[in-house]
Amino acid sequence: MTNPYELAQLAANELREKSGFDAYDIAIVLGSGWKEGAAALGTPTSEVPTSTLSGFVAPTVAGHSGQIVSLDVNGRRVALVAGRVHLYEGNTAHQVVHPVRTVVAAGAKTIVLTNACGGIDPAQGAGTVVVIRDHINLTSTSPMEGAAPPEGYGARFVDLTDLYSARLRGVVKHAAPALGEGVYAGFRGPHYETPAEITMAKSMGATLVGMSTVLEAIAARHLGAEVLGLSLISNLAAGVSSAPLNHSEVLEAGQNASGPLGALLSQLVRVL
Ligand code: 8IG
Repeated sequence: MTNPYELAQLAANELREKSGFDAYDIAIVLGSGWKEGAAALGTPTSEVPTSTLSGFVAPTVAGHSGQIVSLDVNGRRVALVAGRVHLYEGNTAHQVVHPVRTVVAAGAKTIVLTNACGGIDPAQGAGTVVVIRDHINLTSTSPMEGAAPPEGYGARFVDLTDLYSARLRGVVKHAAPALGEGVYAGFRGPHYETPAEITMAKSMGATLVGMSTVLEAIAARHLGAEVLGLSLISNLAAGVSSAPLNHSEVLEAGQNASGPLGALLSQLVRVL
């Protein structure tokens, strides 16, 4: 079997060929709810189904179709990764980060990871967008696990001190000063947390809880990309509000927010 880095390189070459883009400047991984907003970025020049690219596994979540959508936004070559895959679908950490490794191998040096998540701070309710300042990886796994990266790649002992780029967060602060920052705790899911687990996450310093993003951020950083994380709070976390949690509210929060999310992405693509 080829190693994950060669596999990503292969998929990147296939993507270049199928999309007609030689390289990308920026890639945006679209979480629940963000895909509708991303339509505001403009008309795609191509949509490549991930089923036609090496190493990609199919998403099993309804509403997540696997595609890499290419667009030129004011001369910035953008890849939208639609149809993220998760650990909770039975994938390995390497499978989860393969789309990110692929777009970095295709040249993207800026990776925007978007997600829908639960909020721990009652002052940040459903519909709030938060910039991820840092994360706590509670998945008990890492995309760096396994054989050492081959010659030419950084060592597996990746420094995560500036994982969510302070520079990019500064650019966002300037462009969208109303957005607050948060600390994202990444759980495996797919069950939501118990109230006691949310108390734990809060005591650890987390303000957001979700089931994605953390492994992708680590893999992107390892490859030398700059990472920006954006969370759409879709629900208050378990025990923070008395309302029961359900997946339909996640979808609804995304639909309601598509206007502002689209405006934010359009603005950020121009300045990142
Ligand atoms: I949307 O409350 C969404 N994703 N772990 N907890 C976790 N993931 C989530 C939640 C939540 N809401």
